[in-house]
Amino acid sequence: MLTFYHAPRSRSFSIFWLLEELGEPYTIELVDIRAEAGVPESYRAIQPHKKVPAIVHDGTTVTERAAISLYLADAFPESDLAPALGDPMRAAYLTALVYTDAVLDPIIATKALDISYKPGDVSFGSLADAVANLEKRLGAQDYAAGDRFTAADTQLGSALHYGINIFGALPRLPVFQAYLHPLLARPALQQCMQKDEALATQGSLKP
Ligand SMILES: N[C@@H](CCC(=O)N[C@@H](CS)C(=O)NCC(=O)O)C(=O)O
Repeated sequence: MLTFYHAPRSRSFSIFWLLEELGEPYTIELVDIRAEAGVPESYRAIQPHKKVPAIVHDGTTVTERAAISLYLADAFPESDLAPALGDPMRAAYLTALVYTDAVLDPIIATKALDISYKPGDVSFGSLADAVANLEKRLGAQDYAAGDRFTAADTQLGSALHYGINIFGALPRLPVFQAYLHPLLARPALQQCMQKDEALATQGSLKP
């Protein structure tokens, strides 16, 4: 049994998208991260910072999007969303997946919130370095980890989409647009966007 703790229009979208790509059955538990009274204290037992996403799979709790992505893609190998141990793509896959949360996410957040900092003082460095790195990597390959879609793309694709199209924190470079175009056309992502909007506006997936 797989339970997904989610809030619409939030960072847990990337895991929602991954779950739709996997096609495995799961149930959604909505967490109202915008509630005036705050997220109930009881949720801390699932996610220690009371943030979304989190998953509970057959009694095992996993938090943090990079870890959840790695866990789910490995737990369902038939989905072919994780290069296996020994696969030459594995290193690039791990790198892209962790880079998205550890480097790109705080860079987008600090830019969107207009927070200034010295790149040498923080672990994630500068916006210019991240843009240059991603421009180079995505100029040389179609997907985050190489020539095929993996769970690194649900993370990187979500971050780039949000960073460019929602927050305007990243430049609309042709190489980013070329990367996002086929991702945005994927049926699982389209489905997920529709479901997320239904959850945001109706609070449920019922028609
Ligand atoms: N490091 C976490 C961050 C998740 C995160 O920032 N979640 C936000 C949603 S955008 C949240 O739950 N915020 C609610 C709050 O902090 O009260 C991850 O990658 O899973």
